[in-house]
Amino acid sequence: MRLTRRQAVGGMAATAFLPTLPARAAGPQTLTAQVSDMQLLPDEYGRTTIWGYDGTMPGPEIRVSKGGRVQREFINQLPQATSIHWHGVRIDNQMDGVSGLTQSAIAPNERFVYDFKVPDAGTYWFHAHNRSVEQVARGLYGALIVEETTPPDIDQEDVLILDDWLVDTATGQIDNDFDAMHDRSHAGRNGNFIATNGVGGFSKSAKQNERRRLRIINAANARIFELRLDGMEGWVLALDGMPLNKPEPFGDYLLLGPGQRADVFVDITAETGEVAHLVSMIDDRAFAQVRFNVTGEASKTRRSIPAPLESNSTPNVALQDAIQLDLTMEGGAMGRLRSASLDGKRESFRSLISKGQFWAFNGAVGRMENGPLAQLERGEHVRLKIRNDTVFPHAMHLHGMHFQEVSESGQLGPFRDTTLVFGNQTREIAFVADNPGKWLLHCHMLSHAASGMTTQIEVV
Ligand SMILES: [Cu+2]
Repeated sequence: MRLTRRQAVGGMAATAFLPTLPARAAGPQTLTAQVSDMQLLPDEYGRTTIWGYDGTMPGPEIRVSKGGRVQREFINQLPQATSIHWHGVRIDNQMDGVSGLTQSAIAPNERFVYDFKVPDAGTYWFHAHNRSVEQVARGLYGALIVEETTPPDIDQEDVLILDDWLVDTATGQIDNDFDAMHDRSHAGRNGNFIATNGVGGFSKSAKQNERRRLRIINAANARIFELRLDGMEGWVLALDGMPLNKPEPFGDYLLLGPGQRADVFVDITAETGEVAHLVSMIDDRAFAQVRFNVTGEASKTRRSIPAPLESNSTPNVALQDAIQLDLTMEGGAMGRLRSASLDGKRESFRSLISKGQFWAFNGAVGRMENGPLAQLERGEHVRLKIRNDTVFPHAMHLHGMHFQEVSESGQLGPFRDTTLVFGNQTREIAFVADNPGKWLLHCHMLSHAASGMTTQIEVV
């Protein structure tokens, strides 16, 4: 059935069908990055200038069905060149949006058509990938939701994009010292205003005994969110968009590093008149990240434990056939890095600092032009041992392919695209290099990525 424009705008039924319709017959829908402003902080601070997609923050939600196509004519109206990365999608390399690696940065007033298929259902997000440390901090991100073919049994769905904004409390504007040495050399740029979907103290109404699917996305530059549940019982059904084989009880807490996502199903157990919370622990204090105001009862009884989400067709690794790669992370404040190579030249740590560089992967300050960490044959099975020889945690993100964490006893964990490696910890990941192209592997603490923590893996 093809809808006329009038039907699409006018009818309720048509509105319900819209998400699965192709955007427009005439050409792709547009997505424009532009300077805008919003009421981010409490009213007395006035409006805050942000950079957003289509002038909003978060950007417009993009929602497609598994196997569907995302097509957007992207227009850059920012004062800076930019690009868009579709985080977590097993995508065609030319569409991955890494400026300087998979495409040239899109200059101000220029356009670029992003057009790709999404093979896997799950919770993803898109964000700027040129000078990310500034552009993501200014608000250039949005949710990309890929729906399962068989929808799960839920009452409500909440897309929750967590961020901590670094704002100057005197002006109410985003702190514009994006290259601060302290952020680069320590834990990254941590904010002073915690928000969900750009709202401080985000709240929704809910009903007792209803089941909600929380699609949680950590869009912060550097903050690791420690999440807890209050007034609800939950299960983790997917991490980084990828379903777990079996729903895991939420437990005491869930850590979500920058770039990571979790699909958490919750049953509201709080009673009418009470408030259930998604809690984040900030400096050991409980903070109401999201409030669910319970206004009634959805039913007298709760559902049984949720069934797993339908699986994606991510390839499993055969560890015994895998080649072994090693990546040692060094540098930062209080680290042991004495020298590293920068653009092929050995430099002292002091000299690196003078150039704003603080971190190295395998002895090289990670610049994309260093060449790949590894060149892999398509279909090759790989184990990558990541040794964190720094005192800070790092959120390592691999583009284009999903990996599994390997436990010390050699067990394969859930599929992920970003893994947290804590200070002085070693973590092994494994994946099948089945997606050809040049794939960035970097720390998603964006100040770290800007000061040495990037490399690439090439699949040929
Ligand atoms: Cu890092």
